[in-house]
Amino acid sequence: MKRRRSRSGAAGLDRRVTIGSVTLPSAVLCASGTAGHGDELARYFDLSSIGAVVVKSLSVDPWKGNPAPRVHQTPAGMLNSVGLQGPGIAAWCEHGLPELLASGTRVVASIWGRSVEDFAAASAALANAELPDGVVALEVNLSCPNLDGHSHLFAHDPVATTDVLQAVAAVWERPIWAKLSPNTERLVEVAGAAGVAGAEAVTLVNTVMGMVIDTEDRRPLLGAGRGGLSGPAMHPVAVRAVYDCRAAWPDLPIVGVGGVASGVAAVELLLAGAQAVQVGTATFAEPDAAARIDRELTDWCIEHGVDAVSELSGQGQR
Ligand code: RRO
Repeated sequence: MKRRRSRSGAAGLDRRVTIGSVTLPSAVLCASGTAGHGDELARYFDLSSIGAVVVKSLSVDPWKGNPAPRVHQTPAGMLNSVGLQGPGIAAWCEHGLPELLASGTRVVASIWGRSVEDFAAASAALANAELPDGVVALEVNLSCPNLDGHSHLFAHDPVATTDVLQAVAAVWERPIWAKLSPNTERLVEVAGAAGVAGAEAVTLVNTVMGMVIDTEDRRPLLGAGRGGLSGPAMHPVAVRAVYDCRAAWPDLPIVGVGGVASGVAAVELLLAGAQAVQVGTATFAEPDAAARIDRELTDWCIEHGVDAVSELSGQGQR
């Protein structure tokens, strides 16, 4: 255990982290779905100061998403069923991506699909767009709980996960991160399969499936019925997921996400085994939450005599 030291050590802290072949200037990223498709958050903080922005998942074609209401606040966190609304990849390459890259941040693109063919088409569209180097990785969303029906949760099955990632890797040459689901007891197995199939890292985890009933109407409250729970209740779920996958696959880089609302919560996910973390739901109430959490992470490291943020990864493993 290192001794605490004063804030005068700030300049000496190495904030960089490496996730597979991607090195980022900070361990704190904005999570997919909570930072829009473009530079919406740039008016609240300097997007280049954090590690990267992961954009909301895209498909080749525009998609209108699910009927309202799409979000609902519960005492445990937020329930959403946005339903993958997006402008389509070509439109995003023209409006959204250029503004985001102009902010100076690094961009992680994200794709979704209902079939292996959809994922292959989306990754081919991005590959053919010859994206600038600022797009550092592709997060493959295998775990959206709000696709119509539940048969499409690729991340619940190692074979389906493998099929998608192999199809993506056949056309997309930059790093691939696989975003996985907490809604399966096969998470660790699926993470291992993702690593073998070509993912350089896994993003752990997407939202937990939930539902709210409107007691006056006696009907599910969200337009789509079911939704995904995010926010405070997710944090221990994410910590457990990261811990288990790091223990099973120590060489597979992990990006932790789930209920990160403070620097200490970020530290917890790093200690569990993540190389970096994403901030999601906290952004809705506090658009510059990622910047604050990044500062708090820095302060925590300085106060605890940490020389490099990357040192923390996995230190909480027994
Ligand atoms: O758009 C959504 O409804 C959504 C997505 Br793509 C996801 O990955 N996770 C989530 O909770 N909602």
